[in-house]
Amino acid sequence: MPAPVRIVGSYLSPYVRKVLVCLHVKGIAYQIDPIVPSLGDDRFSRLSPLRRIPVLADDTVTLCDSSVIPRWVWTQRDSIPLRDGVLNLWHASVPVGERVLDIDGVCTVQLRGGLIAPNQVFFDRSELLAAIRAARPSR
Ligand SMILES: N[C@@H](CCC(=O)N[C@@H](CS)C(=O)NCC(=O)O)C(=O)O
Repeated sequence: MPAPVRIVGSYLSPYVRKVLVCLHVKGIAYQIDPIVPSLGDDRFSRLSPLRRIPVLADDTVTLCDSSVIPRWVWTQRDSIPLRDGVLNLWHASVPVGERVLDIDGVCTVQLRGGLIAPNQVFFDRSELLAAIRAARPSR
């Protein structure tokens, strides 16, 4: 059974609750990492640069914003251990408008004291940006 994803946030937040409902419907186990954004330290800023909750974090990715978290479906393809973390090769199905893009990428996850420190995601964003532009209603 896969490890539960970590949801940084609080049940008090409607944005967090929206994500929890989606995880529940999809049968994805989660663990709440409770935080009050105004009391979060630098680790919280690294996870969530705008210092907002929720944040979803697992071994493959860190995602901010409740409108993004439920829509990307990530699959881990391979995992290569590093000295202080792991290099993950992932695949994602990303809905954009009427299309669903298939994207492959990598991310590095570094661990310090059992916590995710930097988590960097790398992928070719050109197809994603083009699809977002094409799906955007013309103004
Ligand atoms: N667009 C964000 C909004 C999230 C948001 O505003 N969360 C509130 C909690 S309900 C927050 O983190 N507030 C912290 C602050 O404003 O300092 C999302 O959908 O996730």
